[in-house]
Amino acid sequence: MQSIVNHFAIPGKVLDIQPLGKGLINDTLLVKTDGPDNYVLQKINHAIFKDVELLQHNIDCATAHIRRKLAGDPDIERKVLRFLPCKETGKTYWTDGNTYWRLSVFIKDAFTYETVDPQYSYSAGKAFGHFEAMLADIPDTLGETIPDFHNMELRARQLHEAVSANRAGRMAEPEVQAILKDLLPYEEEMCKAERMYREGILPKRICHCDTKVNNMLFDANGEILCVIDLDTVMPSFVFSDFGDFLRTAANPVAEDDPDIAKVDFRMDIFDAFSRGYLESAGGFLTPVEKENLPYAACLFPYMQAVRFFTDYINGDIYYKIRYPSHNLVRTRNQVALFHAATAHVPAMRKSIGL
Ligand code: GN1
Ligand code: MG
Repeated sequence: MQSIVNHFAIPGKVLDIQPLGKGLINDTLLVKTDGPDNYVLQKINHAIFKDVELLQHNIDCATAHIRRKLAGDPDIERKVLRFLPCKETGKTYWTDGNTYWRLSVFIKDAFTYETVDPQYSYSAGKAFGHFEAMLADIPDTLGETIPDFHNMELRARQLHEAVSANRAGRMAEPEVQAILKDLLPYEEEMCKAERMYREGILPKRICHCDTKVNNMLFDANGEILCVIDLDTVMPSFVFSDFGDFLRTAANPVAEDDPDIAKVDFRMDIFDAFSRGYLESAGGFLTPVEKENLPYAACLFPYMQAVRFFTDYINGDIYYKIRYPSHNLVRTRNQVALFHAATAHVPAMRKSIGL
C-alpha cells in the first residue's frame, strides 16, 4: 500500500493505512500522514468501471468546474474533492496495468451518516439540486462511466437474462419465484423514463447518480459540505439523484435490514428533501421532470430491488456480500420499500404541489 501511495506527490510521511467506509464497489482506505493532510486511497473496481480514463476524466472535469464556481469560498477545500496527480503521468490515477488506484485529500471534521432527520434531508435536497445546477453549464463532455447505469429497461433485461440463465441454481427457491412474481407487474410502468426520453420529452443532465445518504459529508452543524463518491457523475435523468436519496433516507432502516416490518417510506423526509431540492433545482426542472418526481421515488427502490435480485440469481458477482443470503435480504427490503413508496404517491404529489 505504501508503495502505491508513493506514486502520488504528497508532503509528509505515511504513518498508517486502514480501511474506510461502507462502499459496495471500490476498496477504500484512509492514509494517515505526519503532514498537514490525510488521504483517501481507493482501489477502483476495474471490473465495474471498465474505462478508468473516462471515469477520472469525468471526475476531473466535474471537480474543476465546481472549484471554479466556488472560487473565493474560504472553506473550498471541504466543499469539493481534490484528487492528486500521479508523479509519473500527471493523471489522477495510477495503474500497474492490472489494478487502478487514486488518492484524494481526506476532508477534515466531516461526518457521514447512514440515516438522517428532516433537517439534514432539507440540506441534502438543497445540496443535490445545487450540485446539478453547478454542473448544468459544464463546458466539457462527460461520458457514461457505466453505460445505461440507471436505465430501467436494461436492468429489467438483465433480470430476465439472469432468470433464464439460472447460473447459481437459485430459481428453484420458492422465495425467488415469489419475488419475481411480485416485481414483474410493475416493470412496464417503471420503464417509462426511457420511453419519455425516446419521445424527446425528458432530458438527460449531469447528475451524481449515487446519492445515497452515506455519500454526503456534513459538518458538525449538520450543514452539507459536499457530495462524495463521484464515480457515477454522468448524464442521466434527474430522477437518479432525487430517487436514490429518498431510497436510502426515507427508509427508516438500512437497505439490508432483514426486519422488513420496519421498512416504511417516511413522508417527513420526503417533504423536507423535496422542499430543499425544489429550492435549488426548481429553476431548471421542466414540468415533465417535476411531474415525475413521485415516480422517481418509486423507481429507485424498484430498480435497486431488481439489481440486488439479479445479483442474487447470478450468484453474487457484483455487490460485495457479507453472508450468503445478503443480496436476497437486500432485495426483500427494497421490494418492501417500493410498495411503501407506491402507497405514498398521492401524498407525495400533494406535498410538491402537483
Ligand atoms: C453501489 O459504491 P456504492 O456502495 O456507494 C452502487 C449503487 C447502488 C448502491 C447500493 C457503481 O454504491 O448504484 O445503489 O451500491 N454503485 C455502483 O447500496 O453500482
Ligand atoms: Mg459510496
